[in-house]
Amino acid sequence: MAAAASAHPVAAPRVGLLYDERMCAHATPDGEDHPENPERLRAIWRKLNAEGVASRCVVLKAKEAEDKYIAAVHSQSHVKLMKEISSKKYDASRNKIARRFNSIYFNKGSSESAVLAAGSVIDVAEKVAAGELTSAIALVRPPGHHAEHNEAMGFCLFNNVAVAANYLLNERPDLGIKKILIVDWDVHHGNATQKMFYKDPRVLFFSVHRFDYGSFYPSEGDASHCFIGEEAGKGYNINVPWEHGKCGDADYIAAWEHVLLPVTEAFDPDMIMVSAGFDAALGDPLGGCCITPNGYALLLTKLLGFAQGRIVMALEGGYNLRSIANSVFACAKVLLGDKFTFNSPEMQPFESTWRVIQAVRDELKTCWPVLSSKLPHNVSLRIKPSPSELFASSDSESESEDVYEFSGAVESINVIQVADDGISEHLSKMKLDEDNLALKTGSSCSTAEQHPTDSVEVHNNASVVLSKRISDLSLAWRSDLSIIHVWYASFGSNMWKPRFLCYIQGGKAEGMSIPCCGSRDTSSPRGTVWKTVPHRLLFGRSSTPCWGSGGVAFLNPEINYNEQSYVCMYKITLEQFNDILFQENRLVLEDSKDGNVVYPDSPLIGSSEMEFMSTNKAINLEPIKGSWYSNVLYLGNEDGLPILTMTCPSSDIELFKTGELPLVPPSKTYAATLIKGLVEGKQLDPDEAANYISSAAASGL
Ligand code: Q9C
Ligand code: ZN
Repeated sequence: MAAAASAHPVAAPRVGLLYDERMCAHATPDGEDHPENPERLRAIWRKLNAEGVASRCVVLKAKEAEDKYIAAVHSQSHVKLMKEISSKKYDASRNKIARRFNSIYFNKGSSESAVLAAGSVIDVAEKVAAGELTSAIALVRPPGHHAEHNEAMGFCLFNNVAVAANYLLNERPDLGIKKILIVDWDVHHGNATQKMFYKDPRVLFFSVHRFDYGSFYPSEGDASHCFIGEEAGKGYNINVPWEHGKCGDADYIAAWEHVLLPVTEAFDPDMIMVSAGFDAALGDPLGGCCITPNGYALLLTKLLGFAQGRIVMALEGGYNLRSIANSVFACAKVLLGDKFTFNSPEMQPFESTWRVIQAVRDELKTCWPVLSSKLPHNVSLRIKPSPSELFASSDSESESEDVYEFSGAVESINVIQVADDGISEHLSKMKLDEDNLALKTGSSCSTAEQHPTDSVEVHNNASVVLSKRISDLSLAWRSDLSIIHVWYASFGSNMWKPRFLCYIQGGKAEGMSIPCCGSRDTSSPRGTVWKTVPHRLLFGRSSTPCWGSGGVAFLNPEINYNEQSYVCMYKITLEQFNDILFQENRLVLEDSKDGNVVYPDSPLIGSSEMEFMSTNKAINLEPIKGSWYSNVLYLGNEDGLPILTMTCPSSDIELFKTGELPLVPPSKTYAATLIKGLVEGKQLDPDEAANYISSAAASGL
């Protein structure tokens, strides 16, 4: 071309933009509201047309994937089921089958949408690889990165990006794509993509996601930074797991600068595929993060320098219609070569971001020497969100899935905070209570005088009846803490509910040699939820008054993502949690003369201790140091409420390691109690439970 000789004309990039109304056919069966709905695609498409961006792109229609290409990353039976689920044959059973999966719905349009979504990403990837397109954006749904080899999950039916990457690497060697970088910036971990290429060094999988210590969807430990790939794939899997929500442009850019970009430079991919969820966007109802459209544009711009600009973006999540439309619009302009300026009034990452990035680099530096250098140390950092913000946002999705209507970014953020800011609501109530403190204390004194004792019938053992007397002046903190709910996570005998209830209602359950006095507030827990936590279960101590000789359970306060310990969580008040702490640490005094019991006058965990824990993950209770369970750990949260447990201090773990404190297997009765808990809680069958306990008891620290 003559133009080549002239001063500059650089050919305009050919940017593929794939949109097809047929992928709007997948919807909830009876039109129920759902965040992953057809309007998502339409909102983006409308925006790109209204802004004149679509007409500057090469617009493509969707294309069906051939079965064999999907079956290269999914099982045959999964492909068959997903392809048939929309047929008449499944009319009667479709909803029931959907319920077998985690967060999945199907309708008559699901099969076709899913096959088109996978085929579309194949198609644009092939065109970019062949040089027909410079780069591309595939507006597809259902999304893909949670869809496992043999399982639909998390709104995803087929793993579109994995299908396309596999296609290029294994079916089209002629196109010369030998190494692919997958950047998964969806707010959720790309669990399935990680597994599909875990041992494959041709695919570098990078996922940055909310982790919240393992409590953010999909809530598996393998989203942690310790999962770096296996065998030949070791080093080719990188997770950047945020500790909390509210991460934004500065945090993501820091992850780019200090992890992704240096590794990408060294890896030198032939193509970059972006699992482009926009649920980390400001305003997203599920994500609770705050990337701006400009932030996305900058993240994408920084990738354009690699793989000769061969970038394929495939839509994953993203549930605020305005946020996703604006974000995709910003990305499209980057691919089209438009200049933009990034205004960063405050570009400060969180202090936790620095910690996460350092941990990722430490884990990977032997694989990627470029990560061994020291991070700059004089960066100014934002301190983490306040505890009320943190607790409220850390699992924003569970309570805010109904907040996905077409609302402006900022409005919707406010809606979310009001909607699920549980703790701050409690804190503001507490402030009110504090104002009335004098009055309340006075009145509770007189009330207490009128009812000096409070008899409680002991459950599980009618022969023992204890009465308790609450120290008169102690009532003020109790009423304050009685309106705050927390999850008490039990990992020992309290996993068995009847035994746990002894701490609430008093008495003893089978296997216990002495009764408990119970809590002041004897109301039953408001919920029970099981989960696993990345902490090591151990057994130590030579005997206990309640269980006789043998060790009892402790949780190593240190996080270890190679460990999965079961916890049974009870939703109780912070007042009850304190009463359990008192009992665990033998702080409830029994008057030998009248059999009354006396509780300590002040709580061990009040609101300032809660605040301390949200920053420090744990609190060593100075007033009871030297006691066995003097360490209260914050294990993340569930439904917007903090998860707390009590265990030994880290200093005891050191003594267990050196043998100065004995590691001792549990007695038969004690172990049987734990096994009953795990079995009745439907976590393990009896053999598995026994193995779980004995292997925790057998392996040294
Ligand atoms: N409490 C994507 O963004 N949430 N999937 C389940 C249960 C599922 C998200 C909440 C979120 C799936 C592609
Ligand atoms: Zn997502």
